[in-house]
Amino acid sequence: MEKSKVLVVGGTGYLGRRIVSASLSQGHPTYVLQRPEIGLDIDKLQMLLAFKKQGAHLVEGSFSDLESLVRAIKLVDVVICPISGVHIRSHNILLQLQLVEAIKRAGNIKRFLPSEFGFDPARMGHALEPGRVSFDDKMVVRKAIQDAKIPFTYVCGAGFAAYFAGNLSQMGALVPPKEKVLIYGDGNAKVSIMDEDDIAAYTIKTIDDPRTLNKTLYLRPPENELSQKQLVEMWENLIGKKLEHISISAEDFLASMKGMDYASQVGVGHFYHMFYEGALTNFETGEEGEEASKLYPEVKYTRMNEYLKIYA
Ligand code: GFR
Repeated sequence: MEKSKVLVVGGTGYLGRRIVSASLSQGHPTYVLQRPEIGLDIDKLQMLLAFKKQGAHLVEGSFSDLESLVRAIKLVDVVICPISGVHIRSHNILLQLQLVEAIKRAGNIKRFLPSEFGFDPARMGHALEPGRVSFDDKMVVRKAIQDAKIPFTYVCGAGFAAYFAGNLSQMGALVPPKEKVLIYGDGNAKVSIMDEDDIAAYTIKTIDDPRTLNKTLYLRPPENELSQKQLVEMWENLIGKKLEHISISAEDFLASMKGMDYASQVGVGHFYHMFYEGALTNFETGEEGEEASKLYPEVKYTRMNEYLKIYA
């Protein structure tokens, strides 16, 4: 069967650029939305031109002109929209709802992958304020997709390795601590963590797979289901040095939210659900979702002890 044509909306973003690369490397005719609003953002423009050199087609379109989106969508079979919600939350939901409307009008799309790529929002009804907005917004977009009868796949279930592995899950850091490491509770809650390049690879693997049509694809490869303790041990073995472990109770961790700015409170909530509650791993996939490494065993996903080496 010929490879479906893919449009990536958000193709110059943190995950989007990886999805564009994966789409090209897996042989899909790849289109990337080029928004005039990027203006003088030279990094984004340069990235778009680099994609063009690699064979991607740039398609102009703007969220302020719905018909331009409809025209772009009519060129392809599959639309993928990895635009971050955490940074531009309110903006994000409006953009995605407009994209749903444009896909509905175009009428030709075989699969839409909205901006998920984290917790499964359908399982986060209990989530703490204010971080719960990330999940409530995603559920609004899911309802719009399902009401419009747009075929979909939701890709979710893992934390990004750059945000949770390289820093040994320390908030406010992107590199590992040198002396002391904060351990959430007993550090034994299991978390699913995945290299972002693998998230992109699995995302493109699934777009033509009937097994994930109108389903959730969970990113929970068994060897990357780790506790923070296991992650820290990997690091200590790698550098041949033990760090001082300082445990913080759930109560103290949540109490630390007081006085924090909004974005930090959102982050604390997400960390709480990941590292105290184990919300990424405390349920069985299978009933309405499939697990990526089982469906696509040919993807050699990066293990975290390999991933950590570059930080040493
Ligand atoms: C695992 O799924 C998710 C993870 C999700 O569905 C939504 C958001 C997240 C991440 C965010 C990514 O932007 O949880 C927290 C946040 C990343 C973050 C990392 C926020 C504050 C920090 O101090 C931080 O330190 C590494």
